[in-house]
Formats: sequence, structure tokens, C-alpha cells
Amino acid sequence: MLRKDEAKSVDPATLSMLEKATREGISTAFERAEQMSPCPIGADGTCCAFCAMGPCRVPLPRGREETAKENKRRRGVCGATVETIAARNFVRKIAAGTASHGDHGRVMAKLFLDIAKGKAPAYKIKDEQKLLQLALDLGVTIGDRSNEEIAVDLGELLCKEFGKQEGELLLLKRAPLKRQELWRKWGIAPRGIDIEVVESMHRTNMGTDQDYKDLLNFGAKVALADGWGGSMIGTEIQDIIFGTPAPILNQINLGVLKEDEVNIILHGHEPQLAETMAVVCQDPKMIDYAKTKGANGINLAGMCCTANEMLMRHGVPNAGNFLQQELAIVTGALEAMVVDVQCIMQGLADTASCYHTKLITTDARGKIQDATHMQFDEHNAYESAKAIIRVAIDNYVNRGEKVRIPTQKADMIAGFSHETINYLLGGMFRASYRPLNDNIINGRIRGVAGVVGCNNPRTTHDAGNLAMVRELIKNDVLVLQTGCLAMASGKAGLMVPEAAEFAGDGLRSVCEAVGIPPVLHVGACIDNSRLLIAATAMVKDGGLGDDLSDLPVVGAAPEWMSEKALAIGQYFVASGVFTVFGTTWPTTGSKEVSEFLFKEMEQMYGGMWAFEPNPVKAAHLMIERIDQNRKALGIDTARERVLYDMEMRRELEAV
Ligand code: NFS
Repeated sequence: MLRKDEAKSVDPATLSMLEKATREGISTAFERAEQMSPCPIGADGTCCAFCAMGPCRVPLPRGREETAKENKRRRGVCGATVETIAARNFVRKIAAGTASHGDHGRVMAKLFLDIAKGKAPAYKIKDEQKLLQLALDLGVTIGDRSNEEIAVDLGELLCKEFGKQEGELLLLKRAPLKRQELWRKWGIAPRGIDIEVVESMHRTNMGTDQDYKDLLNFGAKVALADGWGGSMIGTEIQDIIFGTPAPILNQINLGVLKEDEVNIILHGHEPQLAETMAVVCQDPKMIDYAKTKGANGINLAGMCCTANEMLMRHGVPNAGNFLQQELAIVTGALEAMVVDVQCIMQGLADTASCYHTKLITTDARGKIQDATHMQFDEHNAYESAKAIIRVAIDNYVNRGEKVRIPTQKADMIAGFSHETINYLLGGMFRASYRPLNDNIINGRIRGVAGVVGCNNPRTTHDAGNLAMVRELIKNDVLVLQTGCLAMASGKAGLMVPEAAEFAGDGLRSVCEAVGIPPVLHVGACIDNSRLLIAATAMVKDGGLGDDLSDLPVVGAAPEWMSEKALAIGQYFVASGVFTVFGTTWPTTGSKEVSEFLFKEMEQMYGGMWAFEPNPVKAAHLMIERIDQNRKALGIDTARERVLYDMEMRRELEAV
């Protein structure tokens, strides 16, 4: 039976556009998901399509436990066991996620080098302090050299990380020492970024690694090449060249589109085009040009991770998250949807063909049939951006009658980078995580949760995120968010200081004293590496153990859909963090593989996976883990004693 619209999303702007789409006969991901149920064999990881003797299907018997005999018979033509098949599928997905973040990081590293050499004049080094810090961390000589000289050395060093063949990734040494030793013990300290992706493809190819535990351990290695490699390099460089984010107030949801202006949405991941578009849209000449076409101005908005980048660095409004991309076109008010790479639905081309919207691809790696391709050239960035914006402006006169922009938009504060959290909680003059650690030790903050990831039309859009986040903050867990779920909380009003009223007494008192929301926007998905850095800083500040797995810190992706989310989850786990996913789980067809991920990984890495589709139950699994870690640290009793009298509140305010 088809779901009613109300079961598809909890976001009123989305529901309003879904109703418009249905009335106008437009196909959306929501509708397509209704029409086609997921392939049960692929969904549980038991289809092996890696050679032409198959695809081999080795599903579980439906509705009952399998017998040992049946398990033995579940083999591919080559004899591969169901465990090998499920593990291969899992590792390939992680490798794809790592490759995506890695390729993004590589583009940033090359751009950084070009900037340092003066070959990309539209950009410059914005955060000198971060440049010097990274140079210091990686042993690049500073002396009295210019920023550009330092940046050339640093850029070359970072570019080499991708193709490095031996040794260890340089940024691994940022992790607590105990963690580094553990990675070496299990042989999962990555050598380079590309090599681990290539070896994943090799190991999972027909007839290579056929020991599921070994495969899964390698999956942890390739994931670490994402978190402590490609993603971390991407984030660090983006901060250096585009600026380290600091809290900034803006608005989110489809209501940010404007009836009387040229609306342009930038959708995708890599921020170099967005950076120049944000500048060019404010150029008086471009605005005048828009006026000649009858518009009152140019309204630039972001979508998906690009939106996070633009929101936190430029205060450019955010039109919405992953499942809203087609619906932005359904408003009838969008002159151009400009895309680069990752998470861009091909369905956009069909939707755009039903309205006047121009779908413009800008990256040679991400072309779409029937879209207009306008290659972005970062060496000539302003001209590229201007050409794209002109196409959008020229398209304004083609706007049809079918315009309806939802009214919903919410205030949100974005941009709580690791550095900002450090300053805000530590005070301007003594930036440190000490007060955060103290508030965790005294129990006002029970723990910290990273709730990240995508939307998925197989569940109710935004609902899992909101239920989980609300439950966590109610129980005094400070929530840090990235990606599309940061947007879900932003739309629901959880990313403003006033949302502290939904938090438990302890968390509320801290939020009120510092003036922060209980749910912090930390950035795009690539910025999950910020969470690793923040957690490491907590360990280094003392009092909460000597490894990441000791911290009362947990992770979750209740509405995930992308392979990138699995890579992130796996590097959280391999970094020692308990991580729970919702919606669906890709190894349910093999009990052994799931048990390894859900139990044995814990003994190896101190962190493990869990799967729980009910977001409130999942929140309680996270809280349980937080409490377990608090107990092991001997700080569980502190929480019970917390009574918030006036003196304690005054003490907090003095922080
Ligand atoms: Ni992350 Fe960004 Fe969103 Fe999921 Fe896609 S936009 S990198 S993968 S869908 S959170």
C-alpha cells in the first residue's frame, strides 16, 4: 500500500511541494521509492555481482532462522561463503565512500598548491593561523618564510598523501598515542589514501581475500584513510583557503527562495565554485543585469553539503537537504540548479525538463544526460562563475505560471568548528576543552553525540533525526551535527540558543551560560573529521581517559543512504566510537558478518557498530554506551549528585 504524504516527511515545506508535485504529475524520489521496493537480496548484502559466473544470490531463508546445513549451502558458484560475499559488499561500499571524500580532498590539495603558486588568483590563504598550525603539525619549516612558501611545501606534502605507497598517513599522529598503537597492532594504520582504496577493490575481486574477518578489518583500514586522510585533508585545506567557520546566523528551508529575484541553487560538495558564486552574486553589475530582466536581485542558496559550506562561511541561505533537491525545482521559482559532484539525483534532469529550470553541471567528473555542462575553471574562477550566473539571469523571463514557494524557513546558527567550540567553551583568553571536560565530569553534560548523515526515502524524511536528537538533548547529551541531518535539525529550530529549553537541566544550564544551542552545526559531511579532532582534544585535555574509546562520545546516522556514510561510520568505529545506524543495514543476510561488526569489533577497536531503526531506541543505546563509559571512567556518581542551585549556575556563568 502506498504511503500517505504525511508518512513521507515531517517537514511542512517538503509536504507542500510533494502535494504540488503530485498535482502537476512530477515524479520524485519519494514517489519512485514507493513504486519500487528495495531488492531484498542486495539490501541484505547477499548478492555477489563481482564476476560473470553470477550474479550469485545467496539469501537467508525468509521468516525463520537458517540451519547450519543451510548456511553451508549458501555459496556462490566459486564457493564463496555468504560471509565472504556480505563482507566484500560491505568493504566495497566503504571503499567507494573513502574514494569520494578522498577525491574531494585531492582537489582541495591541488587547488591549495595552485593558490600558493599564484595560479588561482581568485582565492587566497584566509586562515594564516591554521596554515601555520598544520605546517607545525606536519613538520614543515616556518622560519621567516612567507605564507605562500610554507603553503607550497605543505601543499606538496599533502598531495603526496594520496599516492603514498608506504609508511603511515601523516595525520594519524594527531590521534591519541594509544589509538595509534592499536591501529598498528591490527595492521590498519593506512599507508596512503589511494592505495587503500585500490587494495580494497583488489581484495574484494573474485578469488582474492576470502576470510570475512580479514576483509572487514581491511574495511576499517580504508575507512581510516578517509577520516584521518582524505576528509581531514579536505577540511583542513578548506579552512585555510576559505576560512575556518565561526558561528553565523542564517535561514534554512525552501522558504529562502524569493518570488521576485533570480533564484540559483548550488548543490553538491566541493566549495571552490560556491566561494566565487557567493562573491559574483553580489557584484552590482550582475545585480543590474538581473534588473534588466525584471528581477529585483539575485538570490543564491545552497543545497546538501555545499549548502553547509556556504552557510557557515558566507551566511548564504540553505534551501534544504538531500530529499528536497527535486522539490526545489517543483517550486517553479528556480532559474538554475548548479551542481558539481556527489548526491546529485539524476531525477533532477527530468524534473527540470517540466519547468523552466536550467540544470547546469560544472565538474568534468559529474555530467548528467540532458543537463547543460559549463565546466568550472578554478584558474579563471570569476569568469566561470559569471557565465553560469548570466545563464540563470537570462532564464528569469522564462518563469512560468506554476510558481509556489513554501513559506517555511527557520533561523539556524551554523559553523561550530572545532576551533570555535574550543573558544566558546573555553573562553576567549584560554581556548581549551577544559570546561567541556569539566562539565562532562561533573555530569551537567552527560556525553557528546555526533548525529550525521543523509536522508533516505525508505524512512520518513527528517523524522528519525529529530526523534533521536530530541531524545539525546533531553537526556543532557550535547549533539554535534554535519551533513543533511544538521539541516533537518536546523529546519526544526533546534540550532538556535532558544532550543536549550528542550534540553535536560544540566545541558540547558551549560547552553544558557555559554549562549549556544544544544545542537551544534559542525559542517558538511567531509567535516566529520572535525569530530575526530574535537574528541582527540578532549582526550588530551585530561580527565576522560587516554583514548577516544574511553570518552562518553557516540555516533549515529539514523537516515543514512550514501556509501560515504558507511565510510564515516566505519572510521568512527575504528577510532573507538560506538556508532548506530538506522533505516537499513547492508549485512543482515549474514549473521557472522553482522556479529563481527556489532560485537567483535568492540574487542578489537573499542568501538563497534549497531543497527536500530527505531530512533528513540537507538538514542537509548547511545545513552547506555555513554553511561557505560562514564562508569568505567569513575564519573558516573558525579551525575547523580548534580543539583542546580544558584551557586552552581553562577559558577557556570563565570566560565
Ligand atoms: Ni553526506 Fe553530503 Fe547529504 Fe548524505 Fe549526501 S549531501 S556528503 S552523503 S545525502 S549527508
